[in-house]
Amino acid sequence: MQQKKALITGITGQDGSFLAELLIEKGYEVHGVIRRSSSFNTERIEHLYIDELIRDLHSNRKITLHYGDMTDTSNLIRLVKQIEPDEIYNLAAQSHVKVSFDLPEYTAKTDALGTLSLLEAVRICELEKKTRIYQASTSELYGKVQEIPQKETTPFYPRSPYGVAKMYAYWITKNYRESYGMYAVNGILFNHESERRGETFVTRKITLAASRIAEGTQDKLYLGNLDSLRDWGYAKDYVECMWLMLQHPEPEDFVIATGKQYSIRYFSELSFKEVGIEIVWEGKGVEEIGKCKKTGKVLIEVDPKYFRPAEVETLLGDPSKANKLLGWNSSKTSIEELVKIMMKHDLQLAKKEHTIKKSFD
Ligand code: NDP
Ligand code: GDR
Repeated sequence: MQQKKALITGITGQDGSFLAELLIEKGYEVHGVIRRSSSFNTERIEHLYIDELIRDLHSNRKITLHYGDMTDTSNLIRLVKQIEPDEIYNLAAQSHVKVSFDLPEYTAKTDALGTLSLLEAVRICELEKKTRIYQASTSELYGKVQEIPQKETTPFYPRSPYGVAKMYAYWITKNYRESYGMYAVNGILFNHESERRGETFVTRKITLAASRIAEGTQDKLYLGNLDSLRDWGYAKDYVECMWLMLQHPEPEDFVIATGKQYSIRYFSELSFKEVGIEIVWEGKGVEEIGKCKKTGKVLIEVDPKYFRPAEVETLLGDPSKANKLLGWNSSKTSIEELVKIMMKHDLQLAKKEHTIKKSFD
């Protein structure tokens, strides 16, 4: 059988890096779009790229990186024409909800119009019948939730420029499927985290802080809304589902979630527990603090600068369609296991940082 070709936008991100690993394992020829940046932005895929460069010596290279940007349509057309991918995974996005309030227009250009450009690129290159497209849709579409738990049929009510941009991307993907018979699908993924999660998303911010506090290199952790409830899964499990969706005989949209939700407060407690610190809470609202039960030291404070102009208070997904039709296991990694994976990684990182810092003291 001919080797399949995949094009991943957002390959340097959390999901892109795990997906690239998975597709290489499955024998794909993987192409990724990277942005030009003034410093290296390929840290998450360096291991793959270096491995592949070594393999290249034996002319068996499986990963190729191309410069590109979701706001540069002619570049996307050129890439699609050159690669003629069997599968496209559109993961590139300005993906930070809070940042989208500061960069609403850029977020729309990248997340909404960028998706349109990619779909158009496939159409212009007349690859509608060959190329299958995965669109990284999100639980943020549900925003102010209209139904609990949220499933494929739950109405949308986005609460941020990010959510609104992703809503356009969702519908344009569906529209191209219905209008041109393209195999283009939405994965409505709920929050998924990992040791590769960006450091400004709440879970990673917490696991890094708990590790640095344990190591003595950070004093306190400042957080925003401690009450939000999220359905958190492990990113490595979720990228498998992206692939499964594109192997399904019919193009369909799927909710991917664990079906369990926890608060930011609980995620913090679990993370600190990994370093032997029991957190006790005192106060309410912006006055709330998290103390170390043993020493009484204040370790967590609320800083209103992390509040959002409009908040998504609660998200809980119903993954039963994916479980049934894709044979996906939504309970592969529990929240406790996820925290352990992230804390193990971040403790090592904190120790390394400390050693480097000490050598300069
Ligand atoms: P990340 O923020 O980790 O990665 C985003 C990727 O998009 C990076 O590779 C980034 O490149 C790239 N990117 C950003 N802007 C552009 C642009 N203008 N042109 C080209 N590339 C760009 O996100 P995740 O891996 O966590 O998420 C992947 C996708 O899934 C995103 O679309 C996100 O919105 C969506 N999603 C994520 C969920 C989650 O919980 N993680 C849940 C639901 C949906 P660079 O490295 O150069 O910044
Ligand atoms: P989210 O993830 O907005 O759900 O979007 P994030 O981790 O940023 O926030 C989750 C919840 O935690 C609250 N929160 C804080 N958030 C951040 N970032 N920093 C803080 O200090 C903090 N304190 C409390 C937030 O208010 C929020 O309620 C993620 C992204 O990956 C999106 O791209 C994706 O679409 C959705 O998940 C599903």
